[in-house]
Amino acid sequence: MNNKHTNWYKNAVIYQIYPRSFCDTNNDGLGDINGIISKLDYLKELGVNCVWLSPIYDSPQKDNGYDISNYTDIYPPFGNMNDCKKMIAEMHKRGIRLIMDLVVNHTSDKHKWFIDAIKDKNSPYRDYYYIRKGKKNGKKPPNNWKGFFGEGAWTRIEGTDEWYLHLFTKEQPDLNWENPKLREDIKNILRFWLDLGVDGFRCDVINLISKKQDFKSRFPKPALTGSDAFINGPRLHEYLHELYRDVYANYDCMTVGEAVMATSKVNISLTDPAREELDMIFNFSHTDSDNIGGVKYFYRKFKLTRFKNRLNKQQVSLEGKGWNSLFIENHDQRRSVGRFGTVEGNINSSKALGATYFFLKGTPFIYQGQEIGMRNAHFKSMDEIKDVESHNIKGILDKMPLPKKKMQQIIYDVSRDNARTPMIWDNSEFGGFSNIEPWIRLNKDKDIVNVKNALEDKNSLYYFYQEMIKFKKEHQVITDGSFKMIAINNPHIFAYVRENEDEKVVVISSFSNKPRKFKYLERLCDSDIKITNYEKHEKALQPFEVRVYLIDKK
Ligand code: ISL
Ligand code: CA
Repeated sequence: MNNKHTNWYKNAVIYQIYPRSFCDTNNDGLGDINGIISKLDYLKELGVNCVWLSPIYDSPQKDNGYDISNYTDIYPPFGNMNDCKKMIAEMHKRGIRLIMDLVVNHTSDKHKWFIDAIKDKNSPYRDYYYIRKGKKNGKKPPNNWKGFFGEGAWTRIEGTDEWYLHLFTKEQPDLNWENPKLREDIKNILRFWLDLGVDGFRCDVINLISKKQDFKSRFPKPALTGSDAFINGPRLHEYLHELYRDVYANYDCMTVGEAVMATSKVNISLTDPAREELDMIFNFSHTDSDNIGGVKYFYRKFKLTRFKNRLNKQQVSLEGKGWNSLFIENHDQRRSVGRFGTVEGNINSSKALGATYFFLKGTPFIYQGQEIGMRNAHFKSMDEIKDVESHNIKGILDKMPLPKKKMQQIIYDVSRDNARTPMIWDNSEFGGFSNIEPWIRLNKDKDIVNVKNALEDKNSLYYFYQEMIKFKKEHQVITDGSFKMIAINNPHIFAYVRENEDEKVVVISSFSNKPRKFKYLERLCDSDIKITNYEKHEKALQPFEVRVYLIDKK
């Protein structure tokens, strides 16, 4: 068969839109599709050539759209199918492709499959989910597995002795991928969107779709009890290849899978082109470097060498074997400002971090607002936080013998809502996001950090990102060159070389607030500096200085 799947994703710079918080055009306090359309010229100007859109499907919004009740319709407050088609056309007109978020590990409990499954024991949809008899005459869950939001992974179906599996909230029942009929339905959903013109998918928690079928309790209990059964389950590769063979191969589309707790080995096996599964995955090893065991609530002091080592491992292990995604933010992570060695209020530090991740080998992603240096929300009460995860965790922590004030502060600091406050377009009352009070409060620093200010300041982070995107497009070495870390043990400086036959790029960033000497600089010429955040270059690197050198080898 003719494989239509090409490698355009290697040249993509992808901008993630969280629709709820991007731009509200009908003044209901929620972002919408028309809002996205109204900002496409802004994205074109920035230079990105692809958008990843977080879910816009119909949904009760228990988890902001990551709980889908209808895969082929739009959540009405965001717009309708015609708006969606218009958005796709307007994007394509500007040379911007679109990848949709695809959430197929679970549905909403309001999806017609699930409603039917629990209503009728003989329903063909019953086997679309994991429904099992509880222990102790149905009074206790079938096993001791735990989900990602801290709760037990089973909920009892009211008035029965049966329970259903859900790895996220109880309103997000897990789909049973063992059932071939379900897999055919999923493929049809993929085809529906590809035929409509979308260019690919960001596949939500994709490495959870296969589960070990023993459904036994695990002892002793690890923190995420049962994870050996549901992370990278036994049929994961088979299912992904099946989707590739039956769907992706017939379209020029790309896929990026969110892989929870992925090791390099898993990363290679999921992205090796010969296996025909996914084009790339999100590997969180570097964003997890400031916490213990991948649990964001157990955060620890940032250490540059740890961050460097983890990114180095991602880069080196995939060389010649698979493809990387590059990111420092998304809708689940707190903002990068003030994180990963940067300092809030110091734009140079965000430029240093920006160039550091952006020129690694792989496809860079930019999360909405990252390009203007949007900061964390600095929440002061649980009422300001809407995220179901934060509220669930708060309930659980409150029952534990832990220092209450400290735990509360941790929730404020790491809540996913830090990334979900409205995009700030200007300094008007509601930040140009809306004309009414939005669904979640605006950042208090909206008069400082907003798009209008960024566009008026030639030294803004926005223009720095614009410059980086342009540079990447103009120099193939950023896409295909080899990667080599320099001075991996240096605790203040992140430096690496990208090189192909024609060109060599050296990226050097200081993560220190003091001047730092760096021996490697002696080998380089100031006249080769193409991107930087300082006008003059001293012998030593200035605080948070970044220099991107381009050396022509011909
Ligand atoms: O954010 C997390 C923990 O705080 C992650 O564990 C996150 O839940 C995990 O990466 C899965 O995320 C994805 O699936 C979830 C959804 O809530 C997230 O927004 C989505 O990105 C369930 O669909
Ligand atoms: Ca709206």
